[in-house]
Amino acid sequence: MTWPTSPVPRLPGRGEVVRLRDASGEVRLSAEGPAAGMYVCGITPYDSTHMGHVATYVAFDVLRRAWLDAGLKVRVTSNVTDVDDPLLERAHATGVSWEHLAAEHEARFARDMAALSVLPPDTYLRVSDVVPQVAEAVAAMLDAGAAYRVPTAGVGGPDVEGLGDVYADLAADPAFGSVSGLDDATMRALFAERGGDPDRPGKRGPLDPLLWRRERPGEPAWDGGRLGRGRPGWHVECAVIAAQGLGPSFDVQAGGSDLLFPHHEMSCSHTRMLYGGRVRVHAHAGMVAYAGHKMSKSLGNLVLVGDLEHIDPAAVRLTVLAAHYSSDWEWTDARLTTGQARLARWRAATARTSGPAAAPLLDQVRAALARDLDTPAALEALDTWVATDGDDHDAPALVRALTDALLGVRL
Ligand code: 5CA
Ligand code: ZN
Repeated sequence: MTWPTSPVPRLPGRGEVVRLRDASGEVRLSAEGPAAGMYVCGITPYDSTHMGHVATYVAFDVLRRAWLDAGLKVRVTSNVTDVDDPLLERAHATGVSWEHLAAEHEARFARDMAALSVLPPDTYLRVSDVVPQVAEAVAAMLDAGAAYRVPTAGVGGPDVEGLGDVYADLAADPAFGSVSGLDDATMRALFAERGGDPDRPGKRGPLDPLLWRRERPGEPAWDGGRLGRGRPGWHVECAVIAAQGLGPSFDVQAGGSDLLFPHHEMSCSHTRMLYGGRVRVHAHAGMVAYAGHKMSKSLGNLVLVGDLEHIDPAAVRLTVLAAHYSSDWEWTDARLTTGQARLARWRAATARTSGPAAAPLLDQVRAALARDLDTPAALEALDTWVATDGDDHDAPALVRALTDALLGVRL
């Protein structure tokens, strides 16, 4: 289910632990060691991998590489959201089974990530593989008074006495809202826009998120024990998978900025209510646009990994790493051309028999990454090294090892 990888070269000395920008705006140490754990929200597999996904997964792959270089024992967990509304809608609209659609795109994503040298997660779970665990977690939230049932009669669900859809009671979590720090009106607007149902009759609070959806005609459903047959809600699924791979508390929750609210706010609340767990840093990658809008499966303005098959994936990585991960930016052909030219220059320079001493460069690249993953500065430092002559015969090999280990760019 994951993908193959090549070993990451070890570099002389040791990197610093990255300081990373939290959603609050504060820059924090990303881990305290000796271990470091990160949950990276995975794809909803109903369409092909595009450059927005690539930018987000490459950004957190660089964090992982910097952690390894700092000597931390790294654990990364990801999910595959193979049970969710957009995927089921796409399957229905195109007349294929949801299982088939999900399996096809999960496999393609794995191929794309392998080609792009993104290191595979240590724990990688599909929602469809953890439904009993999610149902148990939801039942525990009901028992703890952190969730409640909403009748499904009249909204297409079966009318069974005592059962219903289950929602989290956000009023039971005094820390709700602390991840994003957004005001109520903004939360409400984003919730409605990003898969929430503020107007569902019977909910206690408009922002209360779905934890368990009772089976509906034509939708997949699993045995939910005390919850009756149904399927998990989106946010609780990530909370349960993160805890399975990393335990109740972990260092970094990672994803694109479109996940800050409601997804990360909600899954963080569930983590707190279920396990008393906490996350050190909520890190978000900026949105990659194309043709003036956020690149998205729903708009269809996509540049796909598959469209760039004839291009060296190392050039794609360099194109993405030329922008700071937290900024929004637009994918253009000119950026890709710049990335390709940079790769060619770096390859030519490291094919020389000697160059300037590389130890100072390694220090510069490590320092740049430690400053909230400043990859543009790291690339500039390398540009300077490749443009300079020198007589250190060990330097080209060290530079090849450092671009491989820290940037995932094989020269
Ligand atoms: N399955 C959920 C997360 S649990 C999901 O959001 N899937 S996704 O396929 O829609 O997105 C996968 C990752 O790519 C998420 O971290 C998302 O924030 C990120 N992403 C999606 N579009 C873009 C974009 N245009 N630019 C940058 N990152 C993006
Ligand atoms: Zn997620």
